[in-house]
Amino acid sequence: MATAKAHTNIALVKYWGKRDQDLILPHTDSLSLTLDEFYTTTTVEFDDQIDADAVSINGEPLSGKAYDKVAKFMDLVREMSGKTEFARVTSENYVPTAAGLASSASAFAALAGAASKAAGMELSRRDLSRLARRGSGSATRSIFGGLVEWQRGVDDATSFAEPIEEEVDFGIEMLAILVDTKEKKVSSRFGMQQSVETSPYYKLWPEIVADDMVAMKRAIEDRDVDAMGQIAESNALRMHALTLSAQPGFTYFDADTLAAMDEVKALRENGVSCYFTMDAGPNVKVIYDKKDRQVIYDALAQKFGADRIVVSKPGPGIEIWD
Ligand code: 2P0
Repeated sequence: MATAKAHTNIALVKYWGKRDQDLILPHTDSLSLTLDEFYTTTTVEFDDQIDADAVSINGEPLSGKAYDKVAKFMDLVREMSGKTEFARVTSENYVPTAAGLASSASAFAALAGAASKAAGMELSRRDLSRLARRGSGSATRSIFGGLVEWQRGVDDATSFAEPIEEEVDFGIEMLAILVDTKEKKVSSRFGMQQSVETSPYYKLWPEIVADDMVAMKRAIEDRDVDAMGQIAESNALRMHALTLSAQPGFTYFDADTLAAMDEVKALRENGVSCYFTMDAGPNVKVIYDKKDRQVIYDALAQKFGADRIVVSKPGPGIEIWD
């Protein structure tokens, strides 16, 4: 039996599209910030008395497609470790599930950590990152804390994440505006594949990401939070243009998403440096330097309600224990 705690991450340069569906090999690199406020704790216990994996999240048994993903992941862990028993998987998610706050990132990172240890494997963090990748792409990055880069690699052995700065020693912070915490309509898995296969703009995406990765790493080196925000915002908008330009086109934005984007722009017009990013859901995350936290928080809390705003600092990497 083993337990792991992993934090979610939000990409500043997004992963959007796979070139290998089964191994989850992405078309591009990506770069993220791990957050301290959102995390998953998962316990895995192998049990020779059960005849299928038993999975629960926040006390509710998991079923359907979500269960199948976990069971498939556990099959991979059994194959790697030689373990034959099924397992009880108990997970507590401190992330609004499937609302674009990347619950699958912390979920599969924690599962990779707990399942591999419970199965008797002592994996390096690089190999844990590769294993987490097989559950969900964004989970690859959640093994590490702080600012993290996922190198797309060319195969299973070379596609893993590495920390850029695990202990972030400058002021970058992120605040989430929870405009909607309901389950999203288009899964990211389906949405990104639809974009790869049908958006005429997809062929530009690898070039955009390559440029943004270089610029983002330079901005990190320079501790330039304003530049980091600018690059992240433009990268997010270009990612979302891939959904709008798919056939049929779709969007993860709703009216509140647009209202939140406007509010961030209004703050900027008033001289406050802050930028937005959105993932596969309607929620908006705001990137800023902590010195500006209060003024940004006050404006957004007034508009959307303090109960919908979650401020998060950079978070740590995975912890695993018996
Ligand atoms: C990211 N997202 O880089 C991007 C940006 C959402 C938008 O990774 O199919 O749950 O399991 O690999 O990782 C969300 O997609 O998709 C995601 P799969 P995942 O964070």
